[in-house]
Amino acid sequence: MKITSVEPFILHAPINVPSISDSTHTITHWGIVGVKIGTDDGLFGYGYTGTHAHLESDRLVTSCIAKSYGPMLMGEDARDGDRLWLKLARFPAVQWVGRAGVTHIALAAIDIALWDLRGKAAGLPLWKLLGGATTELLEAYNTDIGWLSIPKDRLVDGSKRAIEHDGFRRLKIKVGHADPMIDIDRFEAVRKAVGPSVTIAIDANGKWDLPTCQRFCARAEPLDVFWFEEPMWYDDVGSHAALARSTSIPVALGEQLYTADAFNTFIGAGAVQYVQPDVTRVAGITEYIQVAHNAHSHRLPVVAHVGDMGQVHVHLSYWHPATSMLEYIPWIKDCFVEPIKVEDGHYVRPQMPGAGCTLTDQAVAAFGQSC
Ligand code: 0YR
Ligand code: MG
Repeated sequence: MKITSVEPFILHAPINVPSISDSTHTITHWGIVGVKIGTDDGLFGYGYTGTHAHLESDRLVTSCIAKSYGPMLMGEDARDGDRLWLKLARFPAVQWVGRAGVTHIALAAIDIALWDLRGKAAGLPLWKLLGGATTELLEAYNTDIGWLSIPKDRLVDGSKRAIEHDGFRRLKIKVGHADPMIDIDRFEAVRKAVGPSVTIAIDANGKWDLPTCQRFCARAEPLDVFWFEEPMWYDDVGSHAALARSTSIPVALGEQLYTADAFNTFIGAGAVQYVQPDVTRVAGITEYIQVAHNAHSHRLPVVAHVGDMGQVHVHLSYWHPATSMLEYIPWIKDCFVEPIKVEDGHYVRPQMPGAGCTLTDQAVAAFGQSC
């Protein structure tokens, strides 16, 4: 499986409402930024990272893929996944400009493409290649009903519809207003509408500080909050450890952490209870495995961050024994040959060989950008 081509791509896939917001980001498109790697046996592997579709930033990633990492991959054996991961991640000149950030998510896309190739060569979906499904039915939780940009009445209607019509049993709603009592009010309205048996998590996307979080939690504790995600600045270990000690609401985080080392620091400090790696932000499946196994060895649940990158995560989540649920956001699935699918609140287990990232020709034609 000698690597013969490394071609980057950028797709900007529109969402079908004008925009969606959390406390920190507003987006109109999702960026699907990645690489198609060809081998001499005629197979192609696809891997991608998720962005918020800012073309010049996306081009930093594809430049790293094509110009820094691409030449190091040509002629290599795609089956040597761990060796190639180390070759790229530890290449001194690239490591110098980034052990995280642009270079790391570029490596994520490449690593996923190499796993995709190995799955296709073996004729196995990724979850099977990794060791088989450890869960019968992977639960999906719906984030799409809960954007901060959705007014309270529509938030309540959408939540009810997700439960009563679409079969979800778990929801997540965004929080992060300057006045946290507005978020308490929105949460209470949803809780009243869906009843006590539905789990409702919240996500502040890094917005608040420790006193705001503590004030919020004192009011939120009786409302049965399933977890409090990214309450504060992403890298602030001490504040998350302090919050975790001071509230009974479990702290969840990880979507903004780039490395297994960063996860180790949070886990070691008791600063996280639900561990949420994103395979497209840590450097691919190879590093995700380390993070998930380490969390599992600390008896912590792993619930991958999806954003809109569920294609690979559904495989990882069916496989990993610490995972029993996965976020659901539906906007870009139809860009892929085997789109993620939720039925009656559960993810359908993918069947096609590989890591689930093969793009359709139509998506490339409709949404492709020049790299
Ligand atoms: C939009 N999921 C998240 C989106 C989402 C973000 O900014 O990327 O809200 O990925 O926090 O848990
Ligand atoms: Mg989040």
